[in-house]
Amino acid sequence: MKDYSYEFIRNVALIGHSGEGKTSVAEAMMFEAKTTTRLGKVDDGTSTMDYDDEEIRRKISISMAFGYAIHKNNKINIMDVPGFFDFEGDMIAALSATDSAIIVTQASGSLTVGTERAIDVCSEMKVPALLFVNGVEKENADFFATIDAISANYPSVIPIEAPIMKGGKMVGYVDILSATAYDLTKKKIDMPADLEGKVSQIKDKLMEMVAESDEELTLKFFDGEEFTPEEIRRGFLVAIDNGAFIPAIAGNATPPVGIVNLLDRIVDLLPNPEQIHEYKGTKDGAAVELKVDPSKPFVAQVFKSVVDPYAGKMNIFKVIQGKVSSGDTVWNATQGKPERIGTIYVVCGKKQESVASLSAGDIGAFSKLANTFTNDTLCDQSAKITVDPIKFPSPVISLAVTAPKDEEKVIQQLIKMQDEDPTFKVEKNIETGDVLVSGLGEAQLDIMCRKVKNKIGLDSATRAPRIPYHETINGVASAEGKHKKQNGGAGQFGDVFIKFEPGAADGYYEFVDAIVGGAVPNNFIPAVDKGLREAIQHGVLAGYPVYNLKCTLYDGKYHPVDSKEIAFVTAARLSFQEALPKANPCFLEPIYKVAITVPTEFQGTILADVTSQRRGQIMDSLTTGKKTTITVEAPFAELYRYATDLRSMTQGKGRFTMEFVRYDVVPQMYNKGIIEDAKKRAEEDAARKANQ
Ligand SMILES: Nc1nc2c(ncn2[C@@H]2O[C@H](COP(=O)(O)OP(=O)(O)OP(=O)(O)O)[C@@H](O)[C@H]2O)c(=O)[nH]1
Ligand SMILES: [Mg+2]
Repeated sequence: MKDYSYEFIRNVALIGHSGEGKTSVAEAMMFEAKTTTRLGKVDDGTSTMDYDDEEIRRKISISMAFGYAIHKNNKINIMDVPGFFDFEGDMIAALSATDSAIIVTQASGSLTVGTERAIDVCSEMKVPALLFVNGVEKENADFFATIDAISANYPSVIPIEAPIMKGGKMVGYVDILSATAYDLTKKKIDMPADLEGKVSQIKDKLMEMVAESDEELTLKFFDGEEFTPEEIRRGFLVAIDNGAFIPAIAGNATPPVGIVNLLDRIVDLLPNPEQIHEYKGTKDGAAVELKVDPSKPFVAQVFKSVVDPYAGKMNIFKVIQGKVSSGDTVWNATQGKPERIGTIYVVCGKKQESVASLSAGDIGAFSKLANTFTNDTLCDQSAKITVDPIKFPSPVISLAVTAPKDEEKVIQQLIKMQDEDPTFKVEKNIETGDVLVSGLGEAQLDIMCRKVKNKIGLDSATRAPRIPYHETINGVASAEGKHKKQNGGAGQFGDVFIKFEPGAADGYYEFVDAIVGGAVPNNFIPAVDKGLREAIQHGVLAGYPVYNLKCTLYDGKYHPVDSKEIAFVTAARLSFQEALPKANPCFLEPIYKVAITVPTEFQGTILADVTSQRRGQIMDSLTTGKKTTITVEAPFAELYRYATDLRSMTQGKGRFTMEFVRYDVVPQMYNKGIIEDAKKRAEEDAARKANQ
């Protein structure tokens, strides 16, 4: 394949609600443009884009896939993005790299949550979009009802075409601006009478929008002059670029109808990579702005990494400046290391085609780069530019991962998979020993485990994470701890009196030496401190670490021969174990601050759930437009599955962020459950260890 110049490149990301036909539209585009010789189908597992085992099994996309269509001498790079909410990281990656989005929605007469989200994210990230109303040949499909449902919330969505339907088949379309009807071969036909009124109404809207795009056109509009096709294109581009206009067209993916028209519109209407996209970065510590520019030194950003079973790791990149050729040595500015580029690929599903070079604006893949990861900048040695990293959503759900066999190997594989999905994280919780997998939803975490199975044949599963409880005391108690072993041979003797009370200077542990008159000799005092430091690792309630404990050693006894360090270490522990149960011990639990944003109609449901089901305290509530953000503080124990629960309470419309704020006392009524749980877990651990 030749090296395309940016004027002849269009980068499009297919985004939208799950199951509305993004992959099918991508397949249809590639089939119509003859990239593929057979129309790939999601339903029978022949899709070029949904090629992963898990995608075939579930019949949904779970990872962004790449393809292209050569149309009218233009190369359209296609990114097929999964619609399922758990994979939103891919949508963010795609929208960061692309120059426009095709939002695919079904012609079902409604505005789906995923369409709403897609439009909102395009607007936030300033990505121009075109709406493709898919499946117009499906039973009960209704193009105009769909447009009405969407434009009621998003007036920027305006059709530029209307499908002409006959007996459930799309036989042509009306180009609204020229008020001309065409058949599917683009031959002019008579305008269907039933569309006339609608077409003229929408045409007026479109003209007004073109008029508003710049002053010269506004004047022309008021003078009653017609716009030239070039002016209309200019006006459209301005409006599309600033998000004021999302043109809508209709078609059908299976069988492909109106897809050539979609390809035409992409080439004619959507911006090329040079026209709009600006990147922010740093050079020598100073902020810089970059635009797609072939004349400048090479700069590319890796926005996705995939592991191909045959080709190994592939870094998908977009060239922002200059050009890259195979054999080049480039600089990874993020890692501060050089990389030698072997073969450069253009990706189409699971296939790769090698190319000699790629230029600014284009998208391709490098394989087998040892030190390059998602979000890295690769550049010419002289450029030393780092493009600002893509801001991926932070994980909102954490579950523990377990494996019946070879757990370490499973974890290593999961760690490797982090680079493929930057919203997925693996880390060990030191306090509980759990290996936690975090992400955007339970399905994502389960799919990761499933992928491990597909890759290395080992089973794994997720379960509720252990809560890293702490223990502390509310009361004061003193106790003697005496360790005496004096029957035959060298003896051991240590005897201490320690007072335990809440309130350590550092919030964790404080040791006070209040010995007078050498009751415990100076050289054994550190042993008492050591014994206590060891003891507080395991509290007396359920073995959780003890916090906020002040320990005052105020008396003791020693033996001139048998007193040894170890004896005082043990004596200190005995004193701790004796005193703490009498000092009103209690559990502390992690409290998180959660900011929940929902459409305001869900506010009542959310508040009721947080206060009655999650022991939450409402801190703040703020309504902006149609959305309300509620800030609450609640224990982690009630929150770790909130991502799933919030989604089901709000039909997927709610989102939230959470951050740790402090530890707080657990109400006594929950103690029994925590203690029983700890016992059960200890037994499970022992059984698992025996199994490994
Ligand atoms: N009848 C009909 N079915 C379609 C059409 N487009 C897609 N479908 C079907 O809709 C289902 C979902 O299609 P996909 O292409 O996988 O949808 P998607 O948007 O990629 O879904 P995710 O990847 O899960 O977000 C499949 O069963 C397709 O065959 C269409 O134009 N007409
Ligand atoms: Mg798909």
